[in-house]
Amino acid sequence: VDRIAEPYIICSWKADPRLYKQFPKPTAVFSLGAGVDHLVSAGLPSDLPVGRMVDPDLTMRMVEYVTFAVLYLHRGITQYVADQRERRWNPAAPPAASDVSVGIMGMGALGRPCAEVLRAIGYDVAGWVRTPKRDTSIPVFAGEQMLGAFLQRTDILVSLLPNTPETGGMIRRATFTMLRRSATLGGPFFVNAGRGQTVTEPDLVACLQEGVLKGAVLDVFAREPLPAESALWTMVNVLITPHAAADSDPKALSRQIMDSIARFERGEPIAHTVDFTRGY
Ligand code: NDP
Ligand code: OXD
Repeated sequence: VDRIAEPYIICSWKADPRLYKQFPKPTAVFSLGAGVDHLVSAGLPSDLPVGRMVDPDLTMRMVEYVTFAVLYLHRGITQYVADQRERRWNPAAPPAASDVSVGIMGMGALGRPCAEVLRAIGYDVAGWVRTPKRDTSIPVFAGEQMLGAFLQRTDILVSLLPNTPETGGMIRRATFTMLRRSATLGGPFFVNAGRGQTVTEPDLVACLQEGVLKGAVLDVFAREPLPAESALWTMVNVLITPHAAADSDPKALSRQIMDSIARFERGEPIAHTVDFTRGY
């Protein structure tokens, strides 16, 4: 955490909430992360301008991660890794990308570019958001009432949802059981690179054990680091990464913050502000 030239601006990423008590009246806060749950839970005044990170470097890293995860699951790489250990030559014939539907929960700064790259590869992509969208050619479902229709067409579910009061624990057994169970992939898959708190983790574990889900690639967890006793660690159908999907180049992030501060000091509105009433 840095205090920058003017004493009224704080840049923080998961700062100790005591910091905000130490400097209780900043003019603005600029977060070094894309997710802002750490700021929402810090109890900042709701009228305080808070800018979050939306940066091409961070976005592209997330695009890389989600594309990797979808290809890893679709192309059955888990099985090849196991086969290699046993010196087993066992080619499989995965379906074409166009026969696989990918559903992205959260079509914001990160979700949209992921959807576009996946569509360029050939996947049948759709998104799910809070408020209806008209500015994209990718089919986007909105709100609780369209969630069922979105899930029923999805083979690989990708979550890039923020952690908010509405999304907490919302991805649960009922979510996984609604996913498409077509013969194409032999069962649905789940990728989580948003926030672990959006998932009811015991349901996720049970669904992976029972075959409701065929497999998962997980970057984020309810508790991080993922506790050693978590059943997820030893599941052969789960690939775990340690909240590393989109760790950005500190130089790129610093440049963004410096630009934002310069604009703010010229009296321009802060880009990518946090809406405390929505929680993201
Ligand atoms: P944005 O705020 O740009 O997008 C959030 C998306 O989630 C929006 O499309 C929004 O809908 C949707 N959403 C929010 N609440 C709901 C809800 N209740 N129901 C349906 N949809 C909802 O965020 P970003 O794309 O920049 O980042 C997303 C998250 O990714 C971050 O909050 C962070 O938690 C996580 N992240 C993880 C990283 C990692 O390394 N694993 C790195 C960076 C971020 P609408 O469009 O209608 O507003
Ligand atoms: C972020 C993250 O929100 O790294 O930026 O998770």
